[in-house]
Amino acid sequence: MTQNVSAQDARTAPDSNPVSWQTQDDVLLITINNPPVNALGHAVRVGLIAAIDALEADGSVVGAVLTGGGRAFVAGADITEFGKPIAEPGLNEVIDRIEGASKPVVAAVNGFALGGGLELTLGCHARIAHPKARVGFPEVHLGVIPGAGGTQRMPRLAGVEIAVELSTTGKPVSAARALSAGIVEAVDEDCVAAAVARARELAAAGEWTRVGELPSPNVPEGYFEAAEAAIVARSRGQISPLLSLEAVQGGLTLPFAEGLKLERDIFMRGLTSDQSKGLIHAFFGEREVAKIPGLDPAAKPRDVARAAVIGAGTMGGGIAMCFANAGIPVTVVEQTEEALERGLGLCRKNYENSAKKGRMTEAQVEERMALLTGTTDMQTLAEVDLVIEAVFENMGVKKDMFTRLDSICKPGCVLATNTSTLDIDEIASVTERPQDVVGMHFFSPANVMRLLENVRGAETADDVILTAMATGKRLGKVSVLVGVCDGFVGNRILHQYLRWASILLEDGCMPEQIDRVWTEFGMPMGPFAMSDLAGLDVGYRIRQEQAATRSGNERYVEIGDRVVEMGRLGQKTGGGYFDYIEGSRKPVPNAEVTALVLAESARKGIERRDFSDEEILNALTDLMTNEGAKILEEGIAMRPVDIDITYIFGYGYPAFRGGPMFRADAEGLAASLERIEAAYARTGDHAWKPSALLKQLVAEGQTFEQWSKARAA
Ligand code: T1G
Repeated sequence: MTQNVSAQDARTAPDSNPVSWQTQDDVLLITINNPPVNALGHAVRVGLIAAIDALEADGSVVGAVLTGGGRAFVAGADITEFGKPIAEPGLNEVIDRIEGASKPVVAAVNGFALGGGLELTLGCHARIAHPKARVGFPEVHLGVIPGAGGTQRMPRLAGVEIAVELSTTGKPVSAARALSAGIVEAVDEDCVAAAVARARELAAAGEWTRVGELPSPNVPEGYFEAAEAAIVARSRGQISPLLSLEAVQGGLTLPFAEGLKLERDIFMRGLTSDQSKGLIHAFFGEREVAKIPGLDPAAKPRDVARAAVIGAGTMGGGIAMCFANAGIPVTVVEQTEEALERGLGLCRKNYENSAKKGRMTEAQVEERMALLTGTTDMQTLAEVDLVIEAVFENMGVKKDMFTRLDSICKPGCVLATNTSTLDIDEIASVTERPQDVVGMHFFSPANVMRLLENVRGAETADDVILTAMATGKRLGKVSVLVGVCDGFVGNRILHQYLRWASILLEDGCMPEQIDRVWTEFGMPMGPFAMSDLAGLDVGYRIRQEQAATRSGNERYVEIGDRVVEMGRLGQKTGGGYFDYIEGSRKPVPNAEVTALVLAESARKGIERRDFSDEEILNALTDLMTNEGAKILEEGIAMRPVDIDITYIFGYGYPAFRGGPMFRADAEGLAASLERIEAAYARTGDHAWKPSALLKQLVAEGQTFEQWSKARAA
């Protein structure tokens, strides 16, 4: 659909149009203005066609420059249009119009050009980027592939390797890398001016490159086989990276137009897959969890110009690095100079390792370390805006610390605890300012794991909640707000399926079978290998502490205790449930542990039986569903998506499954409830006591998603 526009109209676009154009002497400057990220929604596509019409119609202009308004060039197709009938013109038609234009069009890549945004630049006849621009094909993170020519044009322009790297990893690259890869031909602070000059140059030369007309590149022998093997090894069952590879490989031997058709077919296979639905849910979920309904609209986050971390152990050191990485000066407090030196030394070692891997420069290492100030003097905390306590996980120790912080810290300072299990309200009760106390539960290693579980106490003030959430965003974390209960959201659910995994050992399974089922499901590692990594002594000590209060009728498996008592503490001792060969993290079954499992069943008179993989998977995921439903019932999590995002970013739950609650909806709550009720009838175990909410939803034929939407309405 083209708009017939008069010469006058050609000069300026209609106001409502998110695409504007104006002439700069003899070049038309076309700007996409569709905040917040210039997504290529229908109005933008219509506007781009109109702009090219204007270019063609205006005899006084020799070429055009295409750029984006604000911080983005274009962040891609409009994901909110996915799954809906695409209104014409489609993106391919827009790009064909640009590529086929009778005058040169140069892309001035002023910010990120992602997905359809990068494809748009490939339709242009030259590309010039701002030094801060980043370009990439993140489509695989949505379960699809570049669907507007990216898998066909990129290989022709810059070669197969970069095309495969961008379209299968989804990771954007810097302007400098795009230049060295041949994606852009120049990097310039004033990329618009440089692009205007380039458009004039091409017009004067009277010829320019149409990427779609370039020949297919050669491919090194065995390249695709090696690429496929590498993708399979890292994508843990996600299919979209393989779909991208198939499109790039398939298009190389086809005429361009045929290649576009192939790409379209493969794109639709991705888009209609369950994995894509899970990934799109995770994309929007990551953004939704940042929105906290029900807070005082007048509340604002408090300023955090200076932070402090109490404790320079593994967690404290990692948390301090997060602040330094975000450019926020942070004071690290320890009891002794030795402990301080050890803690800060570990931070420096981590940074130097990153520098060795080329992830940062030596100068950046020094910059970060300069933001870390060590002290053993708590009085130095009198002026900080936020303190995060990361001391030993013991209520008495924490209460002592908060009593001291209450007397030292200035009014308005946010007092946060990194506890992973203890009652925030009890900790807050020793202060005169429980409204300033909040949980900020980081995951280990804190400088790597993206999840931050912020825990609101009974008296935590709204602006303190907002401060914790805003701080999480500044630290590059995905923050989820949860309520106070044992283990909050993540560990509470983890405890249930870890416990049942041990019960399955007694009933007939072996650690390697359960771990294989869990990794084939897409988890980074199985329950037993994960326990070995964390160290079995941690759980052993907690179980010993809980022994006195553990109820007699709760089924308790002692296999884990016996393994520890065999001196097998996990990876750190070369063996736990599994053996770990020197230098390898690969879990290998151990004959003594196998014998121990068989002996424990016999000792308890349990007749072992075979379990199918499906039975094991259902048991672990049904427990997540049931416990998740109880957490929603109790309001510990506000929405099912909060649980989904917690598991995807904190426990490596495969994003292509959308998260435990999203998957439960997709698999069908009725079948899950039936299995849960049967397990409860069979075992009487509290973990299987069906959630009232789950029963209600099944009775009403609702999903968690529908229930959550109805509540938010
Ligand atoms: N479509 C629709 N909405 C989008 C969007 C998009 N592509 N990208 C972002 N948003 C919304 C987002 O939901 C949020 O909304 C707001 O913009 C700010 O985003 C044919 C088919 C660009 C790096 O996968 O990675 O092109 O929550 O909070 O942290 O081949 O957004 O405020 O209501 O994330 O500064 C491929 C997705 C699409 C990029 C900016 N593109 N976006 O991050 O802001 S598929 C992508 C991002 C495609 C073609 C195919 C990030 C960002 P709200 P934000 P940010």
